[in-house]
Amino acid sequence: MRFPAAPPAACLAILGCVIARAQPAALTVQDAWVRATPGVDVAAAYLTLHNAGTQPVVVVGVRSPRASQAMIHETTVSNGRASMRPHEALRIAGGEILRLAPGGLHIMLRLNGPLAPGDEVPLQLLLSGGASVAVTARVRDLH
Ligand SMILES: [Cu+2]
Repeated sequence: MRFPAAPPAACLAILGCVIARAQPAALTVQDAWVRATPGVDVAAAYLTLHNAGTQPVVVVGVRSPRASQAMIHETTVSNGRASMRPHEALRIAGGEILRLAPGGLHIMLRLNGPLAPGDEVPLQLLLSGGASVAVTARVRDLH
């Protein structure tokens, strides 16, 4: 009798793949929006991250087809002046909710074209381990 099955090592590799792909679903993204200022070639994106799993999730970067560059930034205020700088990877513990909101953490987009209120901006959040989570942010009117 012959066994045409793949060797056990390949089975384990496939199983490992399935498990690795299942994990990112633990991270959900809500309330994604972009604040765009007419005539300005950078815009900030805000969203709420919820890690519904038990393992930490780390967002190491962001990509968007509407931006030539996307970075995680943090706004800080000192001596009454607001400034912002790149922020390291975002670590969201199991069960934790992390809000990126005006005055704090945001995703800085270097736009490759103008945005108008109502536009949809796809964002791809890159996670440590190679997975990613896609979300669509809507551009809000400033007024
Ligand atoms: Cu910024």
